Amino acid sequence: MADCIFCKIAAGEIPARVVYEDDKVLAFHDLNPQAPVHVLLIPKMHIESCNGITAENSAVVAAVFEAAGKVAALCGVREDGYRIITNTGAHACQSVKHLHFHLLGGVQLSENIL
Ligand code: DGP
Repeated sequence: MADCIFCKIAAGEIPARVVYEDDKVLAFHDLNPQAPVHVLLIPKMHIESCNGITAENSAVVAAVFEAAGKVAALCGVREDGYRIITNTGAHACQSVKHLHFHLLGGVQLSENIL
């Protein structure tokens, strides 16, 4: 989608520190890491948020979660654990309107939400 920064990253038009890629999924380091490991997993297909997931496109979301454990292993956090978060809409402070999942790890995370 034009003017979507994550679509541009998925297309290779904007550089990113890519950790993992397959035909449906891209994973790359977040520009503003909130943990020692902070990777964003995105479907390459443009979906605005969780609200845009449908029966027609949900296979790419499954693909993201199939990739998550591989990404965690590549980042060295699979065994100790990690957290996956997605922000949807204004109250959740979603800043990039392309569905993405934050994979956070490399440190003991709080028992609270973040
Ligand atoms: P959210 O608040 O859930 O929409 O998180 C968006 C995240 O995307 C935020 O942690 C910063 C990250 N981000 C924004 N622009 C870029 C970019 O151009 N490159 C990378 N690697 N990350 C970005």
